[in-house]
Amino acid sequence: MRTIEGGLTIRDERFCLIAARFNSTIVDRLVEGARDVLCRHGADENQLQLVRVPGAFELPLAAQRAAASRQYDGIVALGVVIRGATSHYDYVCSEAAGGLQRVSLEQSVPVGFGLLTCESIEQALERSGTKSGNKGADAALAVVEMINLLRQLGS
Ligand code: INI
Repeated sequence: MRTIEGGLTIRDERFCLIAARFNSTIVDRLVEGARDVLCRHGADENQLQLVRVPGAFELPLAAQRAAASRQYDGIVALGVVIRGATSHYDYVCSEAAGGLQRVSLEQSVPVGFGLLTCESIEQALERSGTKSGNKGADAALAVVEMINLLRQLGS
């Protein structure tokens, strides 16, 4: 059986990192994880664009504009949503996740889902560079893999 899968090599691809300002102390750790892993896989800092949005709810619209501009080969969406006392959390999470997936499918551009959806700050810290790794880095690597996979699958 022949298997097609994307590698993790970066040549001259351009990346747009879109990061929420809400919970910025933790989001910044995701941004740094994404930046670090992209550069260690061959990206030049000049190939990386950072875009800031107010919160996770705004990630899809910025991703949509970035994708439609055709300036980027891949987009990494980064944010942190932490459950509060009301149902606000559920709306922000589901709209952000659904919106980002829709952008990816409608624009045919890889969009990495680096959005932490956590019950507590502790959970978010664990997933942004401590004991559970860095989900920003994971999302960035998934984008690299998908760019290389789509190239093989053709248009
Ligand atoms: N945005 C986040 O990125 N994380 C959160 O935890 C969060 N909470 O909990 O409210 C949050 N809310 C803001 C939201 O994303 C929008 O920016 C805001 O509603 C304005 O549209």
